[in-house]
Amino acid sequence: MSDFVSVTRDGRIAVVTIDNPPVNALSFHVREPLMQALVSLRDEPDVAAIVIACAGRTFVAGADITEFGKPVQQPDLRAIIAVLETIAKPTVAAIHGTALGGGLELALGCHFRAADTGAKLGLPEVKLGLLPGGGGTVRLPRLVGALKALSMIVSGTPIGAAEALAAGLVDAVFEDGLTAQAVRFASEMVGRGGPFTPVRDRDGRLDRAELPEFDRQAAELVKKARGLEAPIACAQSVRNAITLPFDEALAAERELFVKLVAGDQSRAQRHLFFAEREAAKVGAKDIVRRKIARVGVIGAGTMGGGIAMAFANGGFPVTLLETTQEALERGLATIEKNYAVSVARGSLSEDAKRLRLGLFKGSTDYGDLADCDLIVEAVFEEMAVKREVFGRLDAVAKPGAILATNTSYLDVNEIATSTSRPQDVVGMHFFSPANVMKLLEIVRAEKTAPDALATIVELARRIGKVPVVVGVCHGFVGNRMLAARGSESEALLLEGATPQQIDQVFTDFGWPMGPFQMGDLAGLDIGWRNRKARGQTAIIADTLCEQGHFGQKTGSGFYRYENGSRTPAPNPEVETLIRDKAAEKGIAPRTIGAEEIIERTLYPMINEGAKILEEKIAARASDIDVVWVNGYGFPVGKGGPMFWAGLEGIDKIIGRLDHWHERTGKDVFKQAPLLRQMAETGSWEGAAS
Ligand code: T1G
Repeated sequence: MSDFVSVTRDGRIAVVTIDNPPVNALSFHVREPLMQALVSLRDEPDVAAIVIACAGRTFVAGADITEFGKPVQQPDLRAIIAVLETIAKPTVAAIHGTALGGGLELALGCHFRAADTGAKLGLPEVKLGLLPGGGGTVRLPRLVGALKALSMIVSGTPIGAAEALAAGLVDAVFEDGLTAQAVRFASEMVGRGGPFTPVRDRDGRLDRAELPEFDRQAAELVKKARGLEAPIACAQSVRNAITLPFDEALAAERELFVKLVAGDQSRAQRHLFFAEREAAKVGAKDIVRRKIARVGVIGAGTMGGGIAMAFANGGFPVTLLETTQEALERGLATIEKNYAVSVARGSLSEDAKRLRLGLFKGSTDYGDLADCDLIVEAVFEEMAVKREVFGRLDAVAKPGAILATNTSYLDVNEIATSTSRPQDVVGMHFFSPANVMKLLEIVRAEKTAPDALATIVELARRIGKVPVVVGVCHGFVGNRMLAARGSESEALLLEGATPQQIDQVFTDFGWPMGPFQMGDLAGLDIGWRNRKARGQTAIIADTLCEQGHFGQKTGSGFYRYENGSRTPAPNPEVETLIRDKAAEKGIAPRTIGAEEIIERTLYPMINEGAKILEEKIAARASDIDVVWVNGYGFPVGKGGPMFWAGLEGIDKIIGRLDHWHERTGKDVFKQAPLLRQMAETGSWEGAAS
């Protein structure tokens, strides 16, 4: 056949094996020989049944995403499935690893699906700003019902083999020897005799009476879409499966797919798919990573506790160190409470909770860190404290142990000088809550050894984090750009905008919340302490903090939070404070539009991103996008700040930065030379090279 598709025979059963590493994507060079194989086996009289299986670590993980946006080469997936459904003899998909997107759609083209116990099945296209384009929205509801299909397709979250069996998505689950079992299953079907009904003709699970409940659930799901088109298209297409004849629904799915695949949102989300994988490529492939078996965490406060949970969730035994027994018990109690909340929500089983808690060992003795391969410090954000801790760590940690600091601002090079082994020191900047937030900024200090860095990057993926390596500067990538984004927020308030207005511009843009609501959630005192440490001021926020208004945790900040609620209400005192401070500065309030708010907040942020690339604090513009989408809620449909800059138009951004620089004289608007180069070369990579 071809290098990518081979056919073997087991008696009268033909086994078609796809072999296209690393994830058996349905690239053109797979589709063509696959089509040929299916056509010839369909017409081969002594072939009684066909099994489709895959070599390597997974079944087909989807269409080849790298082919999107290019002219489609025939046969496409729909043509292959159309042929599959003309095959009268039983066809069985043998699923191991993942059957995702076009991979599951291919399997839905078969009469039967057999999976091994570890298999995961799903249609995650929505995460790429798409909907299933190979009939998944029309065939899946025919097997699992419209409501199950709706939640699977709008969430994009795969389900396990056991759940797939219970839902009617797969017909058999096997512990091991999958292909042989699938061949046996196919023989049994041959024995039982046809006719074998293609999924397209199975309408039994489609029930119009479900429509009211379907619409209610769909409305709930798309409410969270925040401007993303794909979730809405997914819900509409599954609904069509109930209300339209098969071929009409299939055609409607195609129309939606063609529209989305050409759109900016899907381009942005596909950019992020590859950007996350690029960001994790650090150091030579063959670099020997250090062995990490046990992890130590110093500090059981909010950050330390969350970091310890992140490692325990990844299956690592954790030694949690605190200065006093009382502080240790408080920290462990919070961890137990957090797990109990997950059990109560049904996102964690009681067994899993017990297993994870069993991985913790509490201590107040630095000596107990001597058997740790990695030690992460999460103590008070002050240089003297950090240096004292690393000095003690240097004395107890075993040779080759990696010493990591969770600082979010401080100079990791300086921290490293408090040890005799700066080559083993690295920054691991987790985001709060550390057991939930995906992003991990990994700070490469001047002397950090390449194997230590590569070890931490790989470890990050093992505990479900999205790693991005950054250099040492104040605030690294995320917080440094956050400062640039916030630098004009106060000026905008004094000149006439309100916190609500600015936050509305951000939520309209697609952010979960705006800077003032975010400040109130995180606690205004964090920024206040940092500004004081740097001799900087923010007249409104500082005044609020001096008055003890730190945001949600004090019931008042830029907004009011009545009776402990998390719902922000306008705070008239803040409006008065802003007016008074403006008057003191002789600033007359004026009407400020959304466009100006975007120009004075997001454009400086992109400008700062360009400076970060110039200084090689980030290796790629796409790394900056991964930081912002996974750590600061930048809308995925816009691809991250540097990708969005391309959509917004670099010339426009340069023009408006110049305008505001002339008008305010502020450095934050002084354009970075790389912006101009980006405008000339059309890409950040081109500009940086
Ligand atoms: N197409 C092209 N390349 C892919 C790919 C794909 N579908 N999936 C993975 N890769 C590359 C990836 O870039 C990386 O490359 C390498 O494979 C290993 O991936 C018509 C429209 C399967 C769970 O969304 O979720 O079908 O960096 O590092 O952590 O309806 O890959 O090594 O050069 O992620 O073990 C739908 C996407 C497509 C699934 C494995 N399918 N893939 O995770 O490895 S749209 C998806 C994944 C579609 C149809 C539609 C994961 C994985 P490199 P990796 P992993």
